[in-house]
Amino acid sequence: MPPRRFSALAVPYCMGDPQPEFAVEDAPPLTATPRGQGAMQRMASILDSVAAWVAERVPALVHAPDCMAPIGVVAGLQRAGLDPDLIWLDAHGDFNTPETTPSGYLGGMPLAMLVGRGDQSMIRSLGIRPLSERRVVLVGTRDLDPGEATALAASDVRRLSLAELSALPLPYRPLQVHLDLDVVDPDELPGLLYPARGGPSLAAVATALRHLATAPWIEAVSVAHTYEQSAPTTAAGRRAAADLARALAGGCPPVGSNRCARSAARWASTLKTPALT
Ligand SMILES: [Mn+2]
Repeated sequence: MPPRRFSALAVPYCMGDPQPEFAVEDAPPLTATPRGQGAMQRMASILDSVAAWVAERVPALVHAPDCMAPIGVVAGLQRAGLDPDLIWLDAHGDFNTPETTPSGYLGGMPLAMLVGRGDQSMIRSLGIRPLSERRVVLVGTRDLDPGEATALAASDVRRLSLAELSALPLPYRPLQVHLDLDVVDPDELPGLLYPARGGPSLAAVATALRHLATAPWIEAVSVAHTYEQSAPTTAAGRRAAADLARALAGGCPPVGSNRCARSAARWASTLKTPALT
């Protein structure tokens, strides 16, 4: 069986507004007409288009300027009858709710929304069944708001360092991966919108992603290009994104050819869920 090839898409919208300068090589842009009043409704209409695209094209690779796209990816996978575990690499938790956020920034809430916390209007409008926290792993997170940190600590979401992820045997289970580029240390990736010091190097992230790419069953990958799109540093961000996406999506082996079934039990204990047989 040949490796599965990922279908790629770029989503040139940021928080509901068109961002025409957002372009990714080899990823055709989504064409959608944002509908509705307010950022939340416009975003939901764009993510509905992302979901429709993903549902037809698994395995899918979706590039976007922010961390809302994985909501559309989850909706698309569920519409395709798939229910993967979610691995989310991000310097931030994206686990705020309207109660915990200091800024009101929606882009800091998508993971909370996906597990059924906070405002669920977008989740409901996309027809998403919220994910079980026990099937979510957050990797490389180091910059949390106080209320967000408290909520995350009390949740069933598992947190891993990048090194722990790199050492983890990967399961024979469907996976969805979300990569926010700001997981990389800002010294290595200039122009990040929300830089968080003390992160791993680009090379370390690439190594972890190459390990992740050996997972036998990745259904979808989303990449958040959270750097200043118009700054001169954009070239560095684009290059890093392309390299990392390649590391992640380039080597996905065909389903059924794996040798990892026995790692499923250990993976399940990482996720605190019963092992699938
Ligand atoms: Mn993020």
